[in-house]
Amino acid sequence: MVSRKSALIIGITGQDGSYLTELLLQKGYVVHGLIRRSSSFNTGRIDHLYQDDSIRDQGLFLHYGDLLDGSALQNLLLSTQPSEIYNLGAQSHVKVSFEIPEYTTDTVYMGTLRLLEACRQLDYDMKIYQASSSEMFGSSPPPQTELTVLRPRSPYGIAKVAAYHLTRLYRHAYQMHICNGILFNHESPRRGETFVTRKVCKAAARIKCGLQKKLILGNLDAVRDWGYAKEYVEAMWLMLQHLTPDDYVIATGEMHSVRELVQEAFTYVGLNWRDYVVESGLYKRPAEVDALRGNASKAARVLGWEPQTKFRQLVHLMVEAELEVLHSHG
Ligand code: NAP
Ligand code: G4F
Repeated sequence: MVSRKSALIIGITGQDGSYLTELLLQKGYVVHGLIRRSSSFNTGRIDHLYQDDSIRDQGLFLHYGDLLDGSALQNLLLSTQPSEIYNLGAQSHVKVSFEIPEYTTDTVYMGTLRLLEACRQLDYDMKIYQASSSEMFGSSPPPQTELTVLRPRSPYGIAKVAAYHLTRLYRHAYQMHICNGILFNHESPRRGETFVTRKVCKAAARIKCGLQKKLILGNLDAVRDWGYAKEYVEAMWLMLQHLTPDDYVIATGEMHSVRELVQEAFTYVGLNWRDYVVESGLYKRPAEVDALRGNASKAARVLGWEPQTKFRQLVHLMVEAELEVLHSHG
C-alpha cells in the first residue's frame, strides 16, 4: 500500500492556511494543523472542512501549539512526522508590527528559529516552506526579483528578512530542504478585515446597501502588486515538489495604487468613491513601502506557475463575495 503524503501547516487558521488545507486535502494529503488556544473561536476559515466528519476523521487533524513554544513544536513534529511543513504562522499585519515589534519579531523570526531547530533534531527527510514576503524589499524600487536588495521598512519586514536569511543558512549549513516563497500581496474574500483590500471591498458593499456611511483610509498613494491567494498557495506546493530547494518570487507583475483599488471597488457597485472616502493619519505608518511589483518569471520558468486572476477580476470577486454575504443575511 502506498502511504499518503502528510503535511503540517503552521498558520492553518489564516487566509493562506485555509486555501492550502483545501488544496492538500484535494491532493490526498493527511493534513495536520497547528492552532493557537484562544478564548474565542479562531477556526472560522477552516470550519467547513473540520466540521465534515469524513475529512476530520481521515485527513485533517488539529493540534494546539504556538510558534512561541519550542517544546510544543518539537513534540508535534515528533508525533506527526510530516513530509512537508508549511510555516505560514505570523503576526502578519505591517502597521500593527510598529505597535508590537517585540511580539512580531518573536513570532516571525524567533518562531522560525524554533521551528527550524525542532526540525533539525529529527532524523527523517522533510521539506519546509517558509512564508517570506515582498515587504522584505521595502524601499528597493520595482520591479523586484529574487536578486533585489532587501531594504525593509517595518519591524515585520525586518523580522521576515531575518527569518529568510536563517532559512537560507540552515539550507546551506545543514543541507535542509527549505524553500522561501517571496509572495507579493495576495487577497481573497478570506483576507483579514483590517487589510486594505478587504476593508475597501467590504465598505463598498456595505455603503451600497446603506449599512455604512464613510470609509476612513490611510495612504492612498501606496502601490501594490495584488494577486489571488487561492492561486498563490499552489505556488507554495509546487516549490516543495521541485527536486532542489530554492527561493521564488510569486506575483502578478501588475501594479496599482490604493486609490485605484478604491475606485475599482466603488465603481463596481455604481458609486463615486470621492463621496465616501476620508484620508486620515490614523491608518498611516511611521514608514511606508511605497511601491511593490514583482517579477515572477523564475517561478513561471522553473515551476510552471503563472497567475490567472489579475487586479480588476480580484477586486470584483471580493466585492461580489461581500454583497453575497449581505444579501444572505437579508
Ligand atoms: P494571516 O491570515 O494573518 O494568518 C496568520 C496565521 O498565523 C494565522 O493562522 C494565525 O493564527 C497564525 N499565527 C499568528 N501568530 C502565531 C503564533 N505565535 N504561533 C502560531 N501561529 C500563529 O496571514 P496570511 O495572509 O494567511 O499569510 C500567511 C503567511 O504568509 C504569513 O506568514 C504572512 O506573514 C505571509 N505573507 C502573507 C502575504 C499576504 O499578502 N497575505 C504576503 C507575503 C507573506 P490565529 O488565526 O490564531 O491568529
Ligand atoms: O493591506 P495592507 O495592510 O498590506 P501590506 O502592508 O502591504 O502587507 C501585506 O502584504 C505583505 C506583502 O508585501 C505581507 F507580507 C503582509 O503580511 C501583509 O499581508 O496595506 C497595503 C497598503 C499599505 O501601503 C498601506 O499603507 O495600503 C495602505 N493603506 C491605506 N489605507 C492601508 C489603509 N492599509 C490598511 N491595512 N488599512 C488602511 O486603512
